[in-house]
Order: sequence, then structure tokens, then C-alpha cells
Amino acid sequence: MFHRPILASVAPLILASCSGDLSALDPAGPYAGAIADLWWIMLAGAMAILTLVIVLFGLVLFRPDFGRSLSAKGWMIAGGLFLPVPVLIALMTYGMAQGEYLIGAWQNEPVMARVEARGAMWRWDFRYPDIGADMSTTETLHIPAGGVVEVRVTSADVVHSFWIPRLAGKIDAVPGHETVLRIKADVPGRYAGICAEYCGAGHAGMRFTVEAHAPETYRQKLNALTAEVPAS
Ligand SMILES: [Cu+2]
Repeated sequence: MFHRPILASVAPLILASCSGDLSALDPAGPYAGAIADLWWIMLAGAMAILTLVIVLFGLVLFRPDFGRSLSAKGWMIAGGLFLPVPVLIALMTYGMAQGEYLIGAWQNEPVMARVEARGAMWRWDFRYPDIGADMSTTETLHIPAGGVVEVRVTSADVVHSFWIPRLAGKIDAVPGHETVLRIKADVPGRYAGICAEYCGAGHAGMRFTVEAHAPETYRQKLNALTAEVPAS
């Protein structure tokens, strides 16, 4: 009676905080989905361990005889070795497998487009070698939806971090070096991107937009942008 109204009023707030332009918990493609899955698994695991600890604590408080069947050493081995070792091994294996997947290992899906992203204090420039050597945009990255896009990331000055929370994980933008990240948007739309590594006074405003186009209109859209360049 008492709990329901509270749950009913709090649940939408909690769920609403999971969505939004920059929410990694509102994935719009498989790579961001892999990260969100890992996040939920870790949350569930943490809740399970917290529950176990609370139950054990309650038993110790209210049933003092509860733990006597096991010696103090036995409890230390059970709680300090038998519980954490398999849990950490399982989590590490799963996390590393997901990490490999994010950078393109174990995938047969062909790369649909290749783009380059260059961070500079404090903006992002994008180039499209597939379309033309001098094709470039600033602040907006155009990609085809429904396919894997390989992004080659670098920096003109200091270390930045390229992050589109709804499409993929973060990757560092390092001057003089190229890092490669895969992104994929399941459906056309606009997705927000930011710099995720503090890089100076303008860091907070170092945002960009990803426009994912239907694959059949992607080339057309980029060619139209190229055509606009001489006019501006
Ligand atoms: Cu930054």
C-alpha cells in the first residue's frame, strides 16, 4: 500500500535517467549494446553480492549460532577466495571478450564505410576517404546507418577522447598516432558525440553530432555536401 505509490513515482524518473542523447544505457547499435549489457550484468552482480552480504550480516546479528559450523579460517577462504576468484575470472573473461568485439575482432560483418576523425582544441574534423580525398566536415560526422563504420581517430594537438555514447565505446585521440574504433547505428538518426578526455578550457564545448543516413542516400548526401563547399 505504502510502497506502490513511491515505486510508481520513482520508477519513471529512474528509467528516464537511462535515456537521452549521451546515455550509454540507451544504445542505438550493437557496440553500444555490448557495453550496456556489461553495465547491466555488473549492476546485477553487484546487487547479488550486496544482498548476500546483507543476508549474512543479518544472520550473524539475529542467529549468532549460524556461522559456527565453519571455522573463522573457513569463512575467510570461502569469502575471500571461493567467492571472488570465479566471479572476477568470469567478469574479466566476459569484459575482455566484449572489448575485443568492440575493436572489431571475431566479426565477419564487412565494413560499410571508413571515416577519419581528428580532434583539435576544441573541435572535431571529419574526413571521408571513401568519398573523396578532400571531402571533410566539421562538428558533424555523416555515416551510413545499418552497417559497420570504421573510424580512424587522431589528434592535432593534445590527447582527446572520441565518444558517441549511444553508438560505441570511447577511444583516445592521440597526436601522431591513429586509433581505430568501430561504430554502428542500427537506424538513421542523429546521435550526440563528445570529447571524453579533459583537454583544456574549451573541453566542455567539444561536442559533435553524428548523422546516420539510410545507406542508399549516404553517398548522395556526402556528394551534395562536397558540392556545397566551393559555394560557401
Ligand atoms: Cu576534451
